[in-house]
Amino acid sequence: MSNVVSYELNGNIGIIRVNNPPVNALARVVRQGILDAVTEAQKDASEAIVLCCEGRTFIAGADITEFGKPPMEPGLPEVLTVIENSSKPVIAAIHGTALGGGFEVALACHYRCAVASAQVGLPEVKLGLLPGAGGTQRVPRVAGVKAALDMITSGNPIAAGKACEMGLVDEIIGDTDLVAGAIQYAKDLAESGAPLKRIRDISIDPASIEPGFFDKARKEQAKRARGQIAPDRIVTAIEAAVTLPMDKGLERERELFKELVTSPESAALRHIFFAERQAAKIKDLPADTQSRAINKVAIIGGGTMGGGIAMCFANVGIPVVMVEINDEALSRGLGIISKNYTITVQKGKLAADKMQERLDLITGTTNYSALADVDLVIEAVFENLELKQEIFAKLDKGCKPGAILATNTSYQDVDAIAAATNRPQDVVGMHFFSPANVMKLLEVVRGEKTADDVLATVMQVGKKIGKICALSRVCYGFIGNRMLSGYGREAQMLLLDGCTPEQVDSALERFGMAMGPLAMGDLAGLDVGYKARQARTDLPDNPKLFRMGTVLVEIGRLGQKTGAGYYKYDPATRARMSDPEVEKLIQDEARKLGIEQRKITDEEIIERCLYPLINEGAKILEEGIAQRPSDIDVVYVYGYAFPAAKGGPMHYADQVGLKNVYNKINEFRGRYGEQYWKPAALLEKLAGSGKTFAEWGAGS
Ligand code: 3H9
Repeated sequence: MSNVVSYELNGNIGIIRVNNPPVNALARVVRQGILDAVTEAQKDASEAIVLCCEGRTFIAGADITEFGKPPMEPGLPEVLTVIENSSKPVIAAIHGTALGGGFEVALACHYRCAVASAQVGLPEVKLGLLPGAGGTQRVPRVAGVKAALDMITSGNPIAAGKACEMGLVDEIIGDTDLVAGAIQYAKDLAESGAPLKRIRDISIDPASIEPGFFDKARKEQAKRARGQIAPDRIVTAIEAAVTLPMDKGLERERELFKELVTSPESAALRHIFFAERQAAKIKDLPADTQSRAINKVAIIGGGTMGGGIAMCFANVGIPVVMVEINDEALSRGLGIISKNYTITVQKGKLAADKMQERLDLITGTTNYSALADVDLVIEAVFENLELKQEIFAKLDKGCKPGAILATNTSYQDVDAIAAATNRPQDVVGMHFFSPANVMKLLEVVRGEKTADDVLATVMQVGKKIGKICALSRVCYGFIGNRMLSGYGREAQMLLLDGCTPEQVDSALERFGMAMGPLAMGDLAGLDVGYKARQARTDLPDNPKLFRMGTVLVEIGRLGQKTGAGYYKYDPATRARMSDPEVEKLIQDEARKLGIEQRKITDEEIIERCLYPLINEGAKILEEGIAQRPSDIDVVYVYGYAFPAAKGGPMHYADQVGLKNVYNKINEFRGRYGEQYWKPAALLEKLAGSGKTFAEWGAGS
């Protein structure tokens, strides 16, 4: 038997224990170990077999690192057949999370018991896959087709209690000693001569499914899937559970799984899964770095951003004090928070008593002396360096030694802010994305002098409040906003060259962006970019640059807030509508600038908007602003709604081929000038050597 799976006989019960930290993933040795253990148990005096796991969780799925490599025997389906055909009942004992292949193992067992805190689920869709070891065939047989469809297409786990109601778990064992409880349960089953309950023996009556059910489901998934194929294949696999006998259904599921596991979509989503976990790790931080305790937080500024950040902390039970300049601003800030929570309660996503608990954790003050006992301060006032420096000087005086002083700035120089204090080692950037209580990304900005334990603490706190953290060094706009500049620039240039706003946005939305850049500009307010540009002295003097954004602001079309920007908006529904007036304005501007408008393909729109992101990303890597290419992908997927199924801009570039990207950038350089289209040295080097960003990242 392998050392990750053990088997012992405890009285008349055989116990198989899986011990493959951290999450008991089904690596080859685990599969082989379970197979051997079940086989051995057939020959001994056991009357029932308990399958349980050591550590923090039941099996959390297939070993994702094995996908994309040649298959290794035994495959999971083979192991499950051995479990299902056992002559003695096999009982899965679940704690933590039984996910994906892990839950499929449990479903192949004859009985399932779980502690109340456990969760079960089939999250494969989040990796661009479908459950490939019977999940799509067994869940509908037990829980019904509709419930199976919801569970497998959402990928969301469900609590053990709910799973029990759905028939997916047979018995809830208190939260104390799962294994002892499972052994007792197994003994009871053996004594009572309980049958070998095999889910495969249940059949679904096709007449119970309303005609057209699967076609409708497929259409609904297509609407939500933004071009992803996995949800569609899941519907097909579940349909097979209804129309085909079990073995044929399993075969169909297997074929579909094989198609998905080799798809670029799944490769991209798997890349993001690991990138997200990697991003939280700071390369040069000693492993034994101690973090500081964060028991109370202060937020400076009660605007939309400050309020959202305060909610992040209150949501995890950390008291927050909000600081504003006067009572009026303070009560406005606290009022917005209260309104946001009330909406969440009205939507049924939060219990009213929980809302009150959270609101009770947020207090307000107009006095900096209230900050003497806080462990972390996050400044979230508007983007003005002098103002921020003034605030940090006050924080330096008022906060206790060791308090972490963070700025939520999106652009300003964190080192210049730190220089306003006598403790630059305690100063760090914590760049949240709006709305801060919803958006997953937290860009952690490392100043020149930021201490290691400050970084370790901020990464830990970020995880605690449910954020995905990525580290950036200081530069204008850090990773995300710095890269965005070229994306927005080209979206506007394309208008002058002949596109309509709808054409630019739709092409990028078809690519998978949640919202095109021009519609996004309208949502954020076109005056935001306008003001930021006015404040910059380093922008090239080119009348074409951000021309349409400027023209629209100057005639009062600021975006959604004025009912019109690149589009006009239905006052009732806020639906965007193309506006012939804007199209005329664009043509007039192009004429004034001597630009001959032409027909532009979707392909050119994608390349012109995305390749500047990639090129700037390469510069960010060569300057050491980002730690790794995959961190940039994390920033874009979680902060800028870049489609996860494309893996982020750097992964996407690797897929397109860096040589192709490089050649195209050179072509644009010839057409539109050196100023905007100079390939990054790193891109040039990698394109020349035939390497990918991923390979460079792994070696650097
Ligand atoms: C599947 O099962 C397909 C089958 O249907 C068909 C097969 C034929 N594999 O997230 P954490 C690593 S598809 C390999 O920070 P947490 C992770 O990278 C799979 N590695 O912990 C990290 O490594 P590191 C379906 C994995 O407590 C470490 O474990 N299952 C896997 O916050 C800790 O992870 C899923 O999609 C894996 N499956 O959350 C579940 N899972 O320390 C994926 C984790 O080096 N996993 N690692 O950075 C999860 O959702 C979370 O890890 C879990 C724990 C909720 C379990």
